[in-house]
Amino acid sequence: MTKLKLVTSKLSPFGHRVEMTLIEKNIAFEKVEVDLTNKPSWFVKDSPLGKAPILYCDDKVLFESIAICEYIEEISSSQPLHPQDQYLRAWNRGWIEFCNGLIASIFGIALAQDEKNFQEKINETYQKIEVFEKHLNPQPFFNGESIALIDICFATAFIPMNHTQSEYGVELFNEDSKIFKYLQKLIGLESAKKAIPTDYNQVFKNFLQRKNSYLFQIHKKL
Ligand SMILES: N[C@@H](CCC(=O)N[C@@H](CS)C(=O)NCC(=O)O)C(=O)O
Repeated sequence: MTKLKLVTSKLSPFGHRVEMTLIEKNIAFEKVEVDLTNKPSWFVKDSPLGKAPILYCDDKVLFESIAICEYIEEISSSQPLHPQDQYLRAWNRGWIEFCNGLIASIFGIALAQDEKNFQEKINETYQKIEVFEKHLNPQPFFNGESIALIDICFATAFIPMNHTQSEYGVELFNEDSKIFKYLQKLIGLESAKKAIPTDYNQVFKNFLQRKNSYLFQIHKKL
């Protein structure tokens, strides 16, 4: 049996999606959290893009979260996380890419340095939420009754979004929307709860403070 070691960072939605995939697949793994502001030399050597997550498989390494999740999918014999239908699988992959853009927008809100950029990033995020709302038809998951990799990706994107709304008052979701119901379903999953560190609030706050972002500055004044 291949020994798996996930190297991630506490705040990384890309790391969380790999961890959720391993948990959903019931695969044993070791987890190592690195500080991305002070990357260890072994991490710099082994991560081709210098980014987390990476996954060690015995003495070999993989990088890029979706490549890693698809590897986990292929070595596991449990319930597939990608649809078997080729068209649907490609459709899901398209939405995973969309989800990556959503993650970039939400961290854009968190990292904006001034009010103008902050508003721009909020508008950009709203636009993506609107597009997704039009296409989404959760039943209760993206493809139907079973969880898929696409749901895992959206779960880990929704965590910082939901946090930004509930803790920092940035209104992103209309509570009557399909997305909001989908979000509630996803963040309630056991695998999501396990993948998110218990000190997420503090880690998120430290991240904003270190970046001295606009969101941190306005929140400090409240
Ligand atoms: N496309 C990559 C994105 C990974 C990524 O952006 N990771 C961030 C943490 S969320 C990172 O390692 N940032 C550190 C850096 O870029 O120096 C994936 O899906 O794995």
